Amino acid sequence: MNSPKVGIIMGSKSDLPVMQDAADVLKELGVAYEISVVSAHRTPDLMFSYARAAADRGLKVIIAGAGGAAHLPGMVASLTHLPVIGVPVKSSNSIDGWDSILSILQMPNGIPVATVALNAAKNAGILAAQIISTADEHIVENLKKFKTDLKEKVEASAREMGS
Ligand code: RP5
Repeated sequence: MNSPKVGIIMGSKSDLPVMQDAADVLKELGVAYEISVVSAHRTPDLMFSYARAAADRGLKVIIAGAGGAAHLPGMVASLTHLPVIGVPVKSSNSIDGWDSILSILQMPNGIPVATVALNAAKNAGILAAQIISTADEHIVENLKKFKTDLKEKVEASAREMGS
């Protein structure tokens, strides 16, 4: 079993239906990952130790999803040199998800979080695989096939429409 290269974390188990998309696409692309709940507000000590230990454990990228006052991606980014991809999750009591988006996107200079669209955990997974692929030819091939499949699906739809 390959050791995980991508750590997927989320603020609550209630984020899992969204964050599972990142895990699914990483599996499809052949990237080993781990997935767990780490809350910035409810388990701050765990967040600190997870972020501090991530690189030494062999992780190369962290995907962090959270909703509402979504401090998890930014705080994790402040604690590690690894790239952090943030997924704003539209939580049930949110103001259409703008709270999640802005609290992940609007990072101060020096502490970037690569923020994807609302609930776009699949894109976070693809981006993580692309980062990993810069040092892994096997993942490059999987990504090329993934893109070819996307193109062929669009071409098939166009044929169905008679164009
Ligand atoms: C955030 O609060 C979580 O990331 C989640 O999106 C939101 C709601 O959490 P629960 O109350 O469902 O645990 O911290």
